[in-house]
Amino acid sequence: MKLKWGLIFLSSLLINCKQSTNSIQSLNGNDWQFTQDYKNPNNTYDIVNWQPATVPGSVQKDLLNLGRIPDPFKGSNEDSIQWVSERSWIYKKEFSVSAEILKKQKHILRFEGLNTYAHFLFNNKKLTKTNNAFRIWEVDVSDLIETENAVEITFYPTDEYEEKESAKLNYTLPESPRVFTRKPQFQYGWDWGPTIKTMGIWRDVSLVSYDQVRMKDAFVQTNTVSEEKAMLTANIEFETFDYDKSSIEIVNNTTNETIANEIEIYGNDTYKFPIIIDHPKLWWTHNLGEPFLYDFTINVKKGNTVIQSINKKVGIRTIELVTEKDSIGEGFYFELNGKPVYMKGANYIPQNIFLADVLPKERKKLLDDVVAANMNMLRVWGGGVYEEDLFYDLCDEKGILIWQDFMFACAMYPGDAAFLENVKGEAIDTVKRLRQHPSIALYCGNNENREGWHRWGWQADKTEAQKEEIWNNYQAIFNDMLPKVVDNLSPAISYWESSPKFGRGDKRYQLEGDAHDWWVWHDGYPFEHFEEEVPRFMSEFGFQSFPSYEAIKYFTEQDSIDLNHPSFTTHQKHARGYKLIREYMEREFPVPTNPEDYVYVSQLLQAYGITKGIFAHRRAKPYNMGTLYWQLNDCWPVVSWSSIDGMGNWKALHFKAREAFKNRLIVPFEENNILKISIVDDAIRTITADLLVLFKDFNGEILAEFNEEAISTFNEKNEVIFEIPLHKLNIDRRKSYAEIFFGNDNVVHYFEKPKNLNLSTEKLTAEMVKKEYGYEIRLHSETLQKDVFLYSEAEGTFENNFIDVLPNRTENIKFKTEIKAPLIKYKTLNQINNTVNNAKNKVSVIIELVH
Ligand code: BMA
Repeated sequence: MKLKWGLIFLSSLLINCKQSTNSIQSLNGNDWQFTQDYKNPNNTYDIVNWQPATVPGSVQKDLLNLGRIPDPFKGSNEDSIQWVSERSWIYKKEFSVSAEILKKQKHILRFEGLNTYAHFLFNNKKLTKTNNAFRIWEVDVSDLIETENAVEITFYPTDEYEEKESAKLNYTLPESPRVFTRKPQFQYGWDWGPTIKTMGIWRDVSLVSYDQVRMKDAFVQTNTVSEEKAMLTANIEFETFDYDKSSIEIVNNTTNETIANEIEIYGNDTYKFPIIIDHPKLWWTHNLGEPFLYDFTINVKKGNTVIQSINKKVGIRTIELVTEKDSIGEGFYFELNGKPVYMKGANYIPQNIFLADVLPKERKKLLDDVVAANMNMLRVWGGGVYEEDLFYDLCDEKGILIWQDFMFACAMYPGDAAFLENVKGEAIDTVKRLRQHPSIALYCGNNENREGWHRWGWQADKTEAQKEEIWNNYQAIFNDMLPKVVDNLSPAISYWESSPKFGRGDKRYQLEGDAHDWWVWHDGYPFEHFEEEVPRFMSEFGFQSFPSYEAIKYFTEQDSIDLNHPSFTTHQKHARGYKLIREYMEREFPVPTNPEDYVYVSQLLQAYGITKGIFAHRRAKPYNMGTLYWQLNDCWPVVSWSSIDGMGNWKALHFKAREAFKNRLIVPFEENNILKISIVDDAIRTITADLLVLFKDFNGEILAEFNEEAISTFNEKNEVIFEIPLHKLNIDRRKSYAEIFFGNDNVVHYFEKPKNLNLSTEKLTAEMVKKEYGYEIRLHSETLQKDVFLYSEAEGTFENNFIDVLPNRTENIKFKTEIKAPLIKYKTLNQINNTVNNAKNKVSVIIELVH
């Protein structure tokens, strides 16, 4: 039934009679206390007295705040804090409740995240044990609550539990023992992250009190969408301890429409209410339209009093993973609102290993950086965490789609009944929490478990019976339980068993499903490999670089860049990492001996390789329908595959990915000495413009010019729209480039690897001018200046960076800062190419301030 209330609703508010409303009392804060578990005879005591603690947080962070452990992100301190997770710890808080709350009949202590093995006491009564950091724990304390209360939680080390569990098996599970504990797997150490097994209360704690009924969950589900109508259902889960009669009101604040119903509830009940929206506005990714959200309020009422209210942002969209067989194999693409959408983005890992430390503004900044780089999809990778609500809210608002892994990575997991039950609880909590978000595009069972089992030698030491048991356990979780949970709770969202579908040793890698290309990097293949074996959807490929000077200075605790500093051993977690960077650098770039320059070139190298991949993948559309590089961000300052470092700074890759991910991309490429050009457009539009191809030398002299009038895209098949055999042109590959213009877009193509370019020694003219936002940097040169890198110790951001200044062009770059007359320097690849044999000369020039 659809009712319009308007005035009647307003006037009814005025004659409100007094009813008790449901309450949520936050128990977060810095008035918690912690100590080492003095009751445990196995503990060695370092911290004996109660000390102040912050919730949400972690033991490690509280010890750091007390000055009892050093900053594990600096030097090699990581090693010296391992004792913390080997001990048990107690957290306590005393709190009072008001007379009004105490009067209520039901009181529930709610923990949104306890990491991991914990026992807790409420008013000195032992209540429950927890064993999963990803679950929400609720405990009924109605019989125990008083005016003054005490809650006490003891956290135990994971090792003891893991030892006990592994002793039950007559084989060792691959990557044991972390597989027995449901906590973020990367905290056991990863090839980009430290080993810090954080412990403690890592998400919100609250006391939920009510009298008759509470709304436990609300999910406004989209059933069907057409231009005329969207048919939705509000699924509302109520809890009452006996029987209740209330009224429910669903207000669509966007359309000013309200639905009201009387309901009778016995125990736990889920009610369904149909909602119709006429001429719905759809939710789109930011690169294709507006991520429109309807705003709903759901009220439970007693008489005229709203006793509980939930706000829901609802995006109306359909999203489906389409995996149809075709003449080549099996496609893999997402259809958003019935349209195939090309996915561009990266893999996301937790923003900080201290999970509760990420500030809302840091989350917002990272997701703004995602939109700024023209990405429309992130993969929340399975070795991290199911992220905070705010993360998904922001993705909804900003129009970013999420490929959501379940939290299983690079291992084989147990399959006993208790483990399965625990994982089921986790999956239910997670899907219920995330299902309202229009940003959720896919649930994926795990990261690389399937590939690992088939390709990484994990089966070698196992008997047939053991192999069978391990594989059956895998099937039970990833092909039975998880897809069933998704299907029950969020049936419109697709489920995918494992990423990738096939490992790179399997011929089907290129023909079916999603793929991870680690031939480049792990197997040392040249970057050109990205062009040779393009899969249907690339869900991982990556290359490392050094982080910003700021990050390096942070962990080395030095004012200058010293790559021999011992902390570089702990801040590179990939055994062959430095060797691989060097090998690839030798292939593609000049290799500077000066450390500052080496860091700079390492970033250019990463950007060069990864954008080569992006161009190759996008050019293969619609055969390939997505490219997500490894990895967006870091969880601490480190040398890694990220495009944004642990301090939030963009590396060269993030700037260059921004260009390579634009909706419309001009793609020049060479085949058999023929330069070919195609234009890819992800937006569905037809544009008619001239194509202009200029061949120039590094002084800007035009060597050849082609103008094809009025070429139009949308070019669904990415056909080549222009080609020219290069032998027909008299160009020196080391000294010239092609600049291609189409409409407002342009791109530059070089004919040689950066190390072979004959870049001029001529100086770049660089000046800065004061502006209201900070400074404008003006760059000008009569000859090509490649990869101009601006940097400063002054706090601020460069709007653009690592750019090529083409001959006789001026580039103006904004430096947003509040610092007066900051010292800004630049480096160019020209300087490096020309000084590499005399590399003691560090190349950097200070930019002069002019007025
Ligand atoms: C992929 C990821 C991560 C890893 C990365 C780099 O396999 O799934 O496990 O960090 O490669 O090695």
